[in-house]
Amino acid sequence: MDKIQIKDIKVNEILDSREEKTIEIILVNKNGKEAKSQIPKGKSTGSKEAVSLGYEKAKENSKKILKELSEKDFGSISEIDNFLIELDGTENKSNLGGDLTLGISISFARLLAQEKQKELWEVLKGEFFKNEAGSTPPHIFANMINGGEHAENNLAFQEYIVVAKTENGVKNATENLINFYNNLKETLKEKTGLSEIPLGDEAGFCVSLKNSEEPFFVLEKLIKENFSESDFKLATDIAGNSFYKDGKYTIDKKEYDSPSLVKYYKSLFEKVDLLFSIEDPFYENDTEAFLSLKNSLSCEKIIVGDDLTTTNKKEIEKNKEKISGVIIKANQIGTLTETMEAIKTAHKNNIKTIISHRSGETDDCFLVHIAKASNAYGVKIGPPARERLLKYEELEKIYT
Ligand code: 2PG
Ligand code: MG
Repeated sequence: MDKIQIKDIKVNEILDSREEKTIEIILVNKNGKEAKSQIPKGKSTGSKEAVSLGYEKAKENSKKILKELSEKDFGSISEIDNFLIELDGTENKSNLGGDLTLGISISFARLLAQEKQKELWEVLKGEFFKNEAGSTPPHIFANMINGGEHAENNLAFQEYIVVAKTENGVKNATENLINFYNNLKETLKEKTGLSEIPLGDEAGFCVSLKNSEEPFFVLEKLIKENFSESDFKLATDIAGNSFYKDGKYTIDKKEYDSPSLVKYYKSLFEKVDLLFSIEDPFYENDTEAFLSLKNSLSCEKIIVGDDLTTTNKKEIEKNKEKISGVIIKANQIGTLTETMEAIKTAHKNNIKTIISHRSGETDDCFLVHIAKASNAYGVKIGPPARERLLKYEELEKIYT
């Protein structure tokens, strides 16, 4: 196969779904062919995430590296990524910016896909997951009620998630979720007396309820009464960093230390029997609490790392005893190659992977291709509404 030579890097400033600035990267090869990527942005971030430097810096840095980049040619994604990693030379991409490096990485993968007349997922699978069999559609994690830093309400926990099983196909799961979303809207209108229910950052509903546990009961009741338990389960992203301070967690105006929070979650799992997965239940450095929760729950329950692990293979390896699932967000690490290494590290350790969007999303659906290429356990893409719908459409497209 011919190698690809980069002739130009174009950087554009665009707005994400929160109307905040982010970047778009267009790579041009020596034949004038172009490929584009858009970079999402998180709000509840882990401290070890790759740094986003924004448009001005991305533009400046792209000019600085263009000469060196265009003097080489690259035959694979890892070749260009390793080149970028070396040029950057930091642990968290603070020299070049993880937004720029990821943009180049994804756009390059798309150039390669064009060249080979393949889909992005096929190119990713071909390079990183050649020997992994199977391509079952992932479970869909749809955040139905938004709290924490993603919503202006009284809910401490960030995400109250309905998980759709996809055994009967992506289309069927999506239809079920749309149905659920519309039903939930009516339920919440009745419950709150509001005529319109505002939306949070991820297009889930943003309401204040009795306390931070109440949304679980609302979701569970709706599933049990109007839907089938064989279609849906429940999950949550607690985003424990966001209500932790000086050794204490504050939920509904009550303070908890780590052992008492472990008990709180244990009883939550007992009360909400459809709840099976809990992400970032604690502050990212409270790692003993992760272990203690994992040991106190049955092994069907999934403890998921996100801010804990930041799509970093070293962090996943370090915390492998404490989790049974892991969130994968390419912009936490800054290149596709490192993202795939994180996934491989998880799979090697029997940790389920959930490929995730960010709260500030763009139209780019690369995450869905990562999921298919790596045969991921789940995708976390919000509810099928507003800007999040694009990911559903892409999912349906590549799984049929
Ligand atoms: C998370 C994400 C996505 P953010 O915490 O898992 O749901 O939120 O993008 O704000 O980090
Ligand atoms: Mg999270």
